[in-house]
Amino acid sequence: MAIKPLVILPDPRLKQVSEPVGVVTPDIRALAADMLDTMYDAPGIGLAAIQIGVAKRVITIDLAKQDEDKNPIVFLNPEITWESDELGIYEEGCLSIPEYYEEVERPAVVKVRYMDLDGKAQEIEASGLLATCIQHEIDHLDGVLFIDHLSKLKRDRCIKKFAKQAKERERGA
Ligand code: GNR
Ligand code: NI
Repeated sequence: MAIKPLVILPDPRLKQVSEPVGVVTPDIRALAADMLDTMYDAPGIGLAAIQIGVAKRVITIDLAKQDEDKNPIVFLNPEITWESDELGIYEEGCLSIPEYYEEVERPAVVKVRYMDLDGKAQEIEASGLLATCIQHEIDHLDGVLFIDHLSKLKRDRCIKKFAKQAKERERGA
């Protein structure tokens, strides 16, 4: 188990489409453990494998507050099987776009089918913050970021700011 460095915008890996997981191997279990370590350390409520540079369809989520018991969920090959017409708005952030927050509108309720770490098929209905977080993470598996849901003006401004920061880090390094 280890905390891994986060992939930050505008790293092109964030645009990659991740590959489905076949069987649950020890490598996949180790990946999920590293993702949880990295997510708790950040701290964040969700993480997609590509955010630590691994293009596999694995996401981790834990919505428990800091004073509550941990409640980690690992989703392999998650797929939305139903979404509500009703929409919900949340202010979203992303560990790959540090300290940038904007409101995003998405389906308020979704049903998600996935495989758990025992290789067993599961289906859950999610609403509220969990629905938003699952959709945000599944987007990552398809190379989509929450800024892709904003106006082109806001998105372009955000990318420009992070490109400049990356350049400055490069210069400093
Ligand atoms: O930690 C996170 N918080 C968050 C808040 C609102 C909507 C989505 C998220 S996910 C984010 C962690 C992250 O970047 N996951 O990909
Ligand atoms: Ni994110």
